[in-house]
This record gives sequence, C-alpha cells and structure tokens, in this order.
Amino acid sequence: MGSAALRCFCCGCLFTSVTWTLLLFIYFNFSEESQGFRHVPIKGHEPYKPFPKKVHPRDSAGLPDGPRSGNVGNSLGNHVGVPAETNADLSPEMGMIFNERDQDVRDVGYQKHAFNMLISNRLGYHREVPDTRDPKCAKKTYPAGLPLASIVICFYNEAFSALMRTVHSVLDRTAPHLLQEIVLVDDNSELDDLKKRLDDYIQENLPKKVTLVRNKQREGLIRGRMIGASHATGEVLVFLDSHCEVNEMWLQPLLAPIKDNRKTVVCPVIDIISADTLIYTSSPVVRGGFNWGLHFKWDPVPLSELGGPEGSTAPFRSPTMAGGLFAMDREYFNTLGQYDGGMDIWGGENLEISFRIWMCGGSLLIIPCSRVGHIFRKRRPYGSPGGHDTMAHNSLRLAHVWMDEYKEQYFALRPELRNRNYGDINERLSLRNRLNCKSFKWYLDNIYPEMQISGPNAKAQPPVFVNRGPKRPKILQRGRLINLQTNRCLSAQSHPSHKGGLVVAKECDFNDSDQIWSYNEEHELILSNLLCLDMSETRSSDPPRLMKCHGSGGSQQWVLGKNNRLYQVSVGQCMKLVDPLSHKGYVSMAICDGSPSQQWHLDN
Ligand code: LR7
Ligand code: MN
Repeated sequence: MGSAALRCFCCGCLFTSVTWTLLLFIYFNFSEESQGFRHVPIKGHEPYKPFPKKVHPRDSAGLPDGPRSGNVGNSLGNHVGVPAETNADLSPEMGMIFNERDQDVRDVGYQKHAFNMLISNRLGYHREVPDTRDPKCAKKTYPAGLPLASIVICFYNEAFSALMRTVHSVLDRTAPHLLQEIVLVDDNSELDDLKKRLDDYIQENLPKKVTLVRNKQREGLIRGRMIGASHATGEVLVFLDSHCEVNEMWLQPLLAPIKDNRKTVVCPVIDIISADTLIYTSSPVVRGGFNWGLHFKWDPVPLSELGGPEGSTAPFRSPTMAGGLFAMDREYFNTLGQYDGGMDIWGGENLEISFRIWMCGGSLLIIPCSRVGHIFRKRRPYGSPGGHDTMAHNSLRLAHVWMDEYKEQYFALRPELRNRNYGDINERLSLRNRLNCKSFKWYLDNIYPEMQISGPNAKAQPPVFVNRGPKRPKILQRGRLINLQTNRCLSAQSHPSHKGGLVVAKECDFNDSDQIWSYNEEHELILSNLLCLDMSETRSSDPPRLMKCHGSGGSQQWVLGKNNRLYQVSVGQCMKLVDPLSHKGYVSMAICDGSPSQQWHLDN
C-alpha cells in the first residue's frame, strides 16, 4: 500500500472514531437511566425535533418523517403495565415531568389547548391506535369504484403535534387511491408554531396532496369549513377536527353508503382520546340527540334501529350529529346549502345541518365500522373575538329558520334570548323554501320521537335505562407504602375514613391495618379499603388527599414506577416527603428528580 493511501486510511479511522465517540456521548447524554424514557425526546426538548428515521409499516406514501411514536411501554420498568388492549405504546407515565422545561410545556399546553401537550409532543406525529372496531367489521368488503375523498381540517391555534398527528394518521391509515387531498384551513391562528414552521413542515415533509389555506381574518369553524370545502376537488367531503386520529379502515365504510345514495350523510363512531393521558379508548355505540337548550347530547340507540342481518355492525340512523366528524357528497353539501354563513366561531351548526339533512330529504347515519378518535377537552381553550356568546347567536338563527313553533321550547328555557338580534336569515328561509323541506314537527315525529316535549300536549315517555353495571377493579398489590428515605409509612393524618383528609408519612405500625394500601388495575391507591389517594388536577401545589374513589382515572391514577417513584398521572409529578427530619411527615407533589425523598415502596 502506498504511503498516501495509508495516510488516507488512518485519517478515515480517526474520523470514524471521533464521529462514534461523539455519537456515543450524545446517546448516553440523552438516555440517562433516571430519565426513564428511551424513545421520547425528553432532554432534547425541541418539542418537535424529528426522531431518527424509522420505517413505518403502513407508510404507504413513503413520506419523509416527522417524529414517530416510540415504543415506550416496555422501557419504563413499571411494576404494572397498562392493559394491552387499551394502548400498546402509551404508558400513563408518558406525562412525567423531569424538569422545569417539561413543566412549562405541560402548563402552557393546558392553558392554551386544554390538553396535555407534553404527552402529545412526546408521542410524535405517528402512532398506532388500538383497533376498536367490532371484529366482524374486519370481514366486511367494500365495492370498487368508491368516490374519492377530500379531507377538510379547519383549525384555530391547534397544538402543532396534535394537528400533525391528525394529518399523518390520515396519510398513514387511508388507502392512497381514495384520498384526493387534505385541505387544511388555518383560521387566522396566532400561535407562532403555526406560521413559518407549518409552511416549512408541509413543504418539506408532506406530500403535495396536503394543501393549506390561510384565512385573512378569524372566520370561525363554520365559515372556515365552507372555505375549505370550496377548495376541495374530491367527490366527497370529509370533515375532521384538528385533534383527531383516524383508525384502521376508517374511510371505506363512510364512502360506501354515500356511493349508494348521494343524499346520505355519514359519521364515524367518535372514539375518545383522553385530554390528560392521550390514551385512545373505544366509545360505546350511541347516537346523536339534543335537548331544548339546543345542546347536542348522546342517546342510547333504540333497539328498533339496531339489528338486521348485519347486526351491530350495520349503519343506523341518528337524529343529529356531534358536528366535527362527518362525510358528505360534495355536490350534495352545496345543493343542501353548505352551512349558515351567518353563524360565527363555534356552536349550533351541528344541529342546524342535522335538521336540514333530515327535513330536506336526506338521511344521517352513524357507521359503527368507521372509527375516529377525538381529543375531548374539559373546556374550550379559545373565545370569540369580542367575547360574544356565539353558541346563543347561532342557536337563535337555527331556531328561527328550522324549528317552527318548537322554538318556543328553546325560549322557555332561555327567555332572555327572545328579543336578541340574530342578524338576517332571509337567505336561509328561502333555502328552506327552495328545497321544499318538511316541518320540524315531521322531524320530531319521524326522526326523533324520543324527544320530550313539555307543555300541555306533552306525552309521557318511559325513561331509558343504560346498563352501566359496576365492575370492581382487580387488586394487584396490597401492603404498606414505605418512604425509603425514612422507612416511614404513608398513612392518613387523622383517620382513613376522613374524606378530604391529608396523608402523611408516619412511624410504621405493623399491627395497624389502617396503614394498608391496595393498588388496583385502575391504578388507584386505596387506603384501608376506604378512600382513594387523590391529587387535585387544578391545584398541583395542593398536597394529595383521601377522597371518595371516582373510578375515572386522572386525579386518582398513580403509577409505582422505575426507581421507586410514585407518579401521579394527572399532574405529571412524583410524590415526595417534604422534610425527612420533620416528624409531621408532610408529603407533596414535585418534579420527578429521583431523589431519596421521592422513593416509595409498596411492601407486601
Ligand atoms: O374559531 C374557530 N376556528 C376553528 O377553526 C374555532 C374552532 N376552530 C376549529 C378547531 O381548531 C377545531 O379543529 O374547529 C374545530 C372544532 O372546534 P373544537 O374542537 O373546539 O370543537 P369541539 O370538539 O369542542 O365541539 C364540537 O362541536 C362544535 C360545534 O360548533 C363543532 O361541531 C366541533 O367540530 C365538534 N366536535 C366534534 O364533533 C368532535 C366530537 C365532540 C363531541 C361530542
Ligand atoms: Mn374538537
């Protein structure tokens, strides 16, 4: 070998080893034991920093990657895992706060979006969701030649990661030959993330099928969707909220009934994505109704609607839709009058379009074999410009256009609205005339006979009972909860039956059964078989207390995790002993730092 070649070889070796040393250094820095996660970008803290490229099994479009979900479920070393059927790759510990930065992402997320953005960011833009369909759905076949769909997603100040998961879930789980395009409508959002960063992401990482329309001013979701629809070119419009994840084979079951009859409007079953944990769970099959306050509500499906040869997988009729997730022939959307453009921001359009569909010759179905998850938030994180009650304004418009004499039922509940101005509805009245629509009485008699009408002509209706049999969660472990720094036992400050009482670390008394905790499959910690350890979600500075077990997770969900930490799911923090030297034994919640005061062991 010549000396030049040898020098070249040596330089190559040197270069390679320096690169490797650097890579190893970076790797170890980013995957400390105490950090818990190996596949989530915790220390990097660029919330949207792409993960290393990994091929996605169903990435039909072969797109360049954004973050992909990591398989965090098994790497946490929990004593108890999440039941496999709920979410394969999502542990309740996903929300653990390790430092100020995490705390910040979480706090800002709750404030701006009313859901846990820390978890949303860690999840990345792609993830698998549990297939929540009835197993019989998988056996169904759909005709060839289904119409192509344009997905319209209107958003205002959406969390970037939630919006991208919505888009990527569609790209990842939709047969490409059925997808005409995805039209994103930015309703004049203010968040920085949704400006250049979004343009760049679309340009660099998304296929040409994804287009973005920016509203010059805030229009609200109703006009926003009309704008999106006007840009769409597919035969069928599919509307989604900007924080959804579509499930396996979601689109064909929606398109098939529309192909059969262009006047059929269809909704998927809306699965639940928890705002606090982002865990995706199946929804019961229910249908849409409303009350005289003109609020949408879910009703049980009457037995008469179910059944037939397809059993529980057959589409069934629904008096109303929730509003955000539905598919409709594009031509039909236009001939039926799109939406009422006089409605602002949020609310009421879902009942308006539902009444219009039924009263003007169409039908509205729920399709049990199509499932789409939606993040259900506890509050709406935005207002309207000017602070108007747009729900009342929009409801007034729909009552005056569609409800005939039954609008009196609304005014009986909202007398203050009787003389409120609701703008000009002439165009909508002539639409109703032009389409030759039936009366609201016809709608009530034929489509929603379950609706109760008060007043002199009211008919008594038998109440509907929904069977929600109580199920006791299985106990996984029972014993004393010992703080490893002091060997003290977590106990009730006064008595374990005292609701709202504090818990403190006391001298262990092995004859005292009041120090025995049960840990069950719902992740609840129950003291002396009486009350649950509970952490107020709104005031994380408050110490944990004993409360009546409510069985709905969140504030009463605890994880006995790696490094003996006792992690609280809804606040994302770990329990610590405030002062190991004080005999008072107070505990509080804190950023999870793995220190001795944060170590607990459930001793059998
Ligand atoms: O000014 C706005 N501009 C917008 O673009 C306000 C909102 N939006 C966007 C927003 O970013 C989101 O993508 O519009 C979409 C819907 O707004 P949300 O998510 O705040 O509404 P919601 O889920 O609380 O409310 C339900 O009722 C609304 C009534 O106007 C709409 O019809 C929503 O689409 C609807 N959501 C669903 O049906 C999902 C299932 C919820 C249930 C039950
Ligand atoms: Mn929504």
